[in-house]
Amino acid sequence: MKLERNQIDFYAEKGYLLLENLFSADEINQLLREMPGIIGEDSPRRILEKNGSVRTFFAPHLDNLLMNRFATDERLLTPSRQLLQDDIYLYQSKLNTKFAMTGDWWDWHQDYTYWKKDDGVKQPQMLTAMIYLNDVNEFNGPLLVIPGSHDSGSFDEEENKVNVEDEKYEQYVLSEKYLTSLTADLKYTLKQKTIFDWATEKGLASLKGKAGSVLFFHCNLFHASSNNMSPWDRHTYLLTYNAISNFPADVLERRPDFLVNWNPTIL
Ligand code: 6CS
Ligand code: FE
Repeated sequence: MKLERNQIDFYAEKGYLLLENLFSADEINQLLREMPGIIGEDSPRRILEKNGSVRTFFAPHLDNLLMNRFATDERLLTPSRQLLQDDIYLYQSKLNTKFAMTGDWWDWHQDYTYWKKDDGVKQPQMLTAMIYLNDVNEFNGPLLVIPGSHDSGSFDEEENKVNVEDEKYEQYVLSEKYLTSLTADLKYTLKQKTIFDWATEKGLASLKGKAGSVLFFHCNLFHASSNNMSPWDRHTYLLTYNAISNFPADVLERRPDFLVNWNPTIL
């Protein structure tokens, strides 16, 4: 479905666009039924919270037909091509689970910082489409953003020193170098002063929405989410698209192919 001019203008101004009812309840229930079999697999693609619950499962589209069908659905691709103004390919997919009472927080950060510094992507011509698999309300850890924080480049790029010695992570001992891009102890986060200054000027938005909504957000948008202290899950399926002209072709040390798609196929 093509975006209208006013929707494209909203995204250009705010750095995000939330479309309600993009997917039907039946489609969302199909994804929810598929999820336990995917996240139940113990593998480096599965990132756990410190309390042992699942936080993320990367690249479910690689070996699950339904997940791949949604990742290549025109309801996501058409708006993404319009917003990125180029042909696109799927850069990364992940199921971000935020289980009731146990889902952890995501500190304030910009996604592009990771894709620039970890993967060598040259331009912030990327976006993420976040499919809401549950109703997102004020209690179960909605995404918090600073509207308009997407078009002033990258901030606070120095690397935090984070400790991954926690025994829960021992199974990732070989992948320690990328773990600090994926757990609650992120290596590139936005400083409190940066958030204070920007939020004072631009405000905050809490992006609540019904299951079946899709949030399109710019790769430089400041965003965070709190832990889920409610009795309701807040699961999401995130598809990151990159402009085909922005593929990081000349990068030598590549992160694993479940984090980054190194074989771009134009969608
Ligand atoms: O490193 C990455 O690819 C992931 N890390 C964060 C903090 N967000 C974007 C992405 O999913
Ligand atoms: Fe993020």
